[in-house]
Amino acid sequence: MESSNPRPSDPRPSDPRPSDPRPSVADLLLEQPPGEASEAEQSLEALSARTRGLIIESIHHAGAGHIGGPLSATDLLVHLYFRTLRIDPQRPDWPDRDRFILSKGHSSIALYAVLALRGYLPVEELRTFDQASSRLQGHPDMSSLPGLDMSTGSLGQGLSPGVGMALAGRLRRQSFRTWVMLGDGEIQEGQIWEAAFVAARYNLDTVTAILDANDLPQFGWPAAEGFTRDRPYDDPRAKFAAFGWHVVECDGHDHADIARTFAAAATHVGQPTCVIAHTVKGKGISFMEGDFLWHASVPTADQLATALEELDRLVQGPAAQEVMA
Ligand SMILES: Cc1ncc(C[n+]2csc(CCOP(=O)(O)OP(=O)(O)O)c2C)c(N)n1
Ligand SMILES: [Mg+2]
Repeated sequence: MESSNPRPSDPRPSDPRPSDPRPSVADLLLEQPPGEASEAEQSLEALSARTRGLIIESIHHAGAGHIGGPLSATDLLVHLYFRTLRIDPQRPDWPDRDRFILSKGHSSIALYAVLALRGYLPVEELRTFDQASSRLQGHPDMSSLPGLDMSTGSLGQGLSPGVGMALAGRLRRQSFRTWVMLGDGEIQEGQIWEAAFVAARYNLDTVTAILDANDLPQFGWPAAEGFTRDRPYDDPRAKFAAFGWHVVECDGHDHADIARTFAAAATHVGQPTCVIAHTVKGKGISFMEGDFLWHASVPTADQLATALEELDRLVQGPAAQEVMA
């Protein structure tokens, strides 16, 4: 498996070990040599299943929250935080860390779950999700949780600060990369394309946009009468290319394919890259997949039990068992 983490010439912080509640598995994944990754890949799949379990448990416990979008983004986020980003959970404000912005901020619970498994916060804290006093709000609040690089939630606004961070990094001669995750409904917002234009205009090859292309916004696509499953806009590949971006596509649930495209994005010179990740809304839970009603519904206790059983069946093997324990 290819990996862009770490880049050999980059300085690393002195003490990179997080106090993760499951440190042995995290360390195993981080130390696995690229290219010999069958067990690590299996572990990535297990981490994805574990993340999905934490997402649906948290939404059930909170009695509110988005669920379909977090589940479609899970494998991409797991891959970023366990394979790709140059980060140190012990030093979330490390100036040379890679930046990540969840522009589709309504999927915050997926990011919180991955940050917890990666050692940024206790896994138990996920039970506070969406409570008024919690650091884990329904949309990411960078003023309350260390490790968040941007507050988001109003769709369309995450790529612009990502471009600004990348420009600042260039001015300061820093080597970090900036990754921004967008929703496919979200890119109907005009500000996305203003930012896309600027990123290409300045040849910002340190910027990667990851499009969570689950082919569904909240209710389907707006139409003259109600909603439809037919997309109202052009192929996003052609559109990003027309704005001057390098575009690659992957199966957003296949860790080997994600590795390939993230590495292509990280090494492409002279243009920003858009990774169009083809995903399934509600991925991993049979009765949620592809159903817009699960955009933001809360599973009952019975539905939660069924979903957790399905996730348990997805993973096998000793490394996977350790993650799921
Ligand atoms: C500016 C703005 N308008 C509306 C919303 C409400 N909203 C939250 S999620 C969503 C649908 C987003 O669809 P998509 O980008 O495809 O996200 P995903 O499928 O990944 O959940 C909408 C309309 C919002 N958060 N911000
Ligand atoms: Mg969508």
